[in-house]
Amino acid sequence: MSRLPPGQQLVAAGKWPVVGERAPLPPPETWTLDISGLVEQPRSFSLGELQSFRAGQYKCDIHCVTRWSKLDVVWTGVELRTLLDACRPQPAAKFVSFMAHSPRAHSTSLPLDDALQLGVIVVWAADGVPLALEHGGPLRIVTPQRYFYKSVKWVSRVELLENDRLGYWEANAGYHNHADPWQEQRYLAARVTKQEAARLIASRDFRDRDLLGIVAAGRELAGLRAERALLRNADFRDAQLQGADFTSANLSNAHFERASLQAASLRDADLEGANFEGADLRGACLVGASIFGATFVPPGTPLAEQARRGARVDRHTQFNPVAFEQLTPEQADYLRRTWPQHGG
Ligand SMILES: Nc1nc2c(c(=O)[nH]1)N[C@H]1C(S)=C(S)[C@@H](COP(=O)(O)O)O[C@H]1N2
Ligand SMILES: [Mo]
Repeated sequence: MSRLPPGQQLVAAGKWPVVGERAPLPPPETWTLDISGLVEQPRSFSLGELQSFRAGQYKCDIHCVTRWSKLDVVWTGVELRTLLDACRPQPAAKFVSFMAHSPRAHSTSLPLDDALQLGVIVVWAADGVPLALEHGGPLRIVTPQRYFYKSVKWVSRVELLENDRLGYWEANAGYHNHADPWQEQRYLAARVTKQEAARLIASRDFRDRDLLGIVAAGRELAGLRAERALLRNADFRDAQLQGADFTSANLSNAHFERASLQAASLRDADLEGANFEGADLRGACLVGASIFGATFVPPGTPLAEQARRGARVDRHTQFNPVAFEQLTPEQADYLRRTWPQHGG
């Protein structure tokens, strides 16, 4: 069986993208992990206590919802189960909420049974090195076999609950609450009804709207105004989008396969995990866009077929070439080879 869930691509060896928040709130003098809620014995563990508890090494893979994966990371930490045993969960406890000491009080949650069965770990090192601050140091959660948004950075509190409490992305961005990468559970269903979508498509004005998962495949949308729109997981396959303005839009995991995006603006857009296979990007602007995990040519396409199946770019297409660093090696090579501006 493939190690890579559907729709995922490997990051370059040694690379580990930073996703979401980049730093915690100012760390307190001594970091503690508090376990509370439906437990007989609430506890507060210091880092030292955690590290002396029953530290182990756990190998597991990272699968980010924005389509990059990193395999075989060796985490050093302690199993959540071990900590919970010390707190004695009450029978009414059915969910576990993980809370971060971070600017937006980030959180995520899992059914308690899943957390135990998946082997959730509380970790302080990866591949033998203490976790960098941007990756959740000094302490983060790692939830194996789920998209990485189920792994909170800078975890400071674990609370057992009777009813689920949706996490930050799950509540605010339509991320799927089950998050199984093998079933591609990235997002919930579209935020807009079919009728509403049809009306908006006719108006060609998506500005500032939350249209997660909107289906606009094959539509005639030249000149679309979509500045700052929330279009995660939107379906624009084969759409006519010449001159469309997606400045600062969130298009993470959006589908643009074979779309006409000539002279479109994707400036400062979030294009993480977006798919541009076979799209026409001549004259389009992607300056300032975040392109982690984006696809421009179908992964694994033989070189001889890439020109036919990949995105079309020309010397009027605008990229920050440094952003190619955010791509998998195969995708970066494709753009370096086909973009006439590169190096010149
Ligand atoms: N506190 C906090 N934890 C977080 C996030 C965040 O924004 N804040 N983002 C989540 C998402 S979507 C991912 S993919 C991973 C990214 O972890 P990394 O930056 O170490 O790769 O952290 C998860 N945990
Ligand atoms: Mo993510």
